[in-house]
Amino acid sequence: MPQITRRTFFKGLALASIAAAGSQALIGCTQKQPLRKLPIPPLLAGTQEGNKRHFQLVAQQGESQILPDKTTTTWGFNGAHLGPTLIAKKGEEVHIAVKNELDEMTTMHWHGMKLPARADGGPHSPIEPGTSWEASWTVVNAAASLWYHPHTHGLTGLHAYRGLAGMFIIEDDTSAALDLPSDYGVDDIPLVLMDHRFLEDGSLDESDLPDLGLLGDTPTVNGITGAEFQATTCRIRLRILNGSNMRFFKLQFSDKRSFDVIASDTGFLQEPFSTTNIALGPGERWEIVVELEPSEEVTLESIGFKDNFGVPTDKYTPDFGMADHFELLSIIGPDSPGQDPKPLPGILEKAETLDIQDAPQRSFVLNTFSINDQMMDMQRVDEVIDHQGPEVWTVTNDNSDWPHNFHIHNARFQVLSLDNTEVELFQAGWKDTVALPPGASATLAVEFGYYPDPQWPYMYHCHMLYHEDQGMMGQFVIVEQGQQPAATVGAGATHNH
Ligand SMILES: [Cu+2]
Repeated sequence: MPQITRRTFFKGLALASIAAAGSQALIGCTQKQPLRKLPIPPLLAGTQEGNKRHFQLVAQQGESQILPDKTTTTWGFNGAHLGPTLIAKKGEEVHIAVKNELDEMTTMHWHGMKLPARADGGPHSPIEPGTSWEASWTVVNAAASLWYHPHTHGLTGLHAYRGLAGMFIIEDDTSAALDLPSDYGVDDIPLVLMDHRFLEDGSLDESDLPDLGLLGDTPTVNGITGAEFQATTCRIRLRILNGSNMRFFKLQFSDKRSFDVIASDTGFLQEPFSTTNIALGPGERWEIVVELEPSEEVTLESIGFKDNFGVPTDKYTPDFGMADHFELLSIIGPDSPGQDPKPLPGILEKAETLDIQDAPQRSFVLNTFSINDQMMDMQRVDEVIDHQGPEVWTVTNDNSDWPHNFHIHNARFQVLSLDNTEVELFQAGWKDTVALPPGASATLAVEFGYYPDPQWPYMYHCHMLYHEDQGMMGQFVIVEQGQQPAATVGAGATHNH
C-alpha cells in the first residue's frame, strides 16, 4: 500500500486513526490465521402459491464472527448477518414482507429490479421498528443476479455496512436452457464482497473517514475474512456482488488465469468474454465462470488499479483505496477430475439494442455531493419521464480527483461510450450502475420499466454510499404523457429521519 494511504487514513480523528492502524495489523495476520469455510447465504425460494411467491424477511441484530477470533454485532435478514439469497422466476408475482425487528427505522430496496415505484423501497418507504412493509410486483427482469439493501435517507451506507444486504437471483427460460453451473452453493456461488474497519474489541468501526465515509480496510466475502471455498466440480460460476460502501475492486486470480464473464449487472452477456481481470464498483455485479484443476489452490484477489483509477495520488486527494491489494477468497479444486467440462455455450443471450433514434436526452453532472448542482431533496422531483421507450442519459463526473458511479432505479442500460478517461473498463451487457473515473463521461441507452405513477418517485444516485447519503441523489417520476408529478411525493416525507 503506498505511503499516501496511511497519511490519508491518519488525517481523521485520533481514535479513527488508531482503529485504522489496528485493522492494518489485522490484515497482515489474516494470512497466518487458518482459513475458514466460505459461508453460503441460505437460498430462499419463498412459499409458492400458483404463480405467486411469498417471502418473509426480518431485519434483526445479532452476533457474528466476521473475524476469526472476535465477535461483532451485526445486522442481517432472517439471521445475524447479511441476508438469504432470494430466487424468483421472470413472470412470477413476488410478494415480500419485510419486518423490522431492529430498534431503528430502515427501508428495503430491490436493486436492479424493474417494478412500480411504490414497491421500489426508496427513502419514501420507511419501515419503523416493530412494523412490517410489504412490496409486490410481477418480475419482468431477465435472468440476473440482482440484490437488495436498505435505501434509508442519509443512512443507506451505515445500514448496508452493518450487514443489511443480500442477493436476489432471477431465473428465466434463457437461464434454464443454458448449460451453465446452476447448483446453488455447489457450483453456483454467490460472493458478497464488502469491506469493514474494526475496533480493538471486534466491533465495527462506524466512524466516517474524511471524504471517504465507511471505506473499509478489511475485505470480507459473504461476511467473513479469510474465506476458503472447496470446490467439488471443475467448473464453478461465481455471482460477484460489490456490496461495499465505497470500495472499487479489481479482481484477478493469483495465477492470472483466464475466466469467462457471462453476465453483467442485469443479465447475460450476448456471449462469454474471456479475460484475466474485472473491475466492479459499489453496487455492481458480474457473473464469471472459472475452470479448476483437481486439488489445485488459487486465490481470488483484488489487485488494485494500475493507474489508481485516474485518481491523483497527491496529498490533497483522499485515498479511495484504488491501489490496495487484498486476498479475498482461497479456492481449492475438486478432489477428482470428474468429466471434462463441455465448452461454455457460445451464445448466452440474443442481441438486443434499444432504438434510440428519437430518444429524449438528459444530462447529469456529478460533482462532490451534488448532481446538476443540487443535493437530494425528498420533495423535489428532478426529472419527469412521460413516455414509454428508451432515453439517452449522459452522466459526467465533473470532479477531477474523485471517483463516482451512477445507478438508476427501475432501469437497465447499455453503456454506449465511456469518454474522457484513460481508465479501461469492461462495460458490456445490460447494467444498472456505471463506474465513472475522475473526469469521465458515460453515455447510456436506458430502458425503464413503465409503471406511470405521479406520486411515487424513483432514485438515481451515486452508489458510493457516503456520496449518496451526503446528497448525491435525485428523483424522477414516470407518468403518463402530459401528466404532472403530484404536489407531494411519496408519503410526504421531507427530511432526514
Ligand atoms: Cu460519488
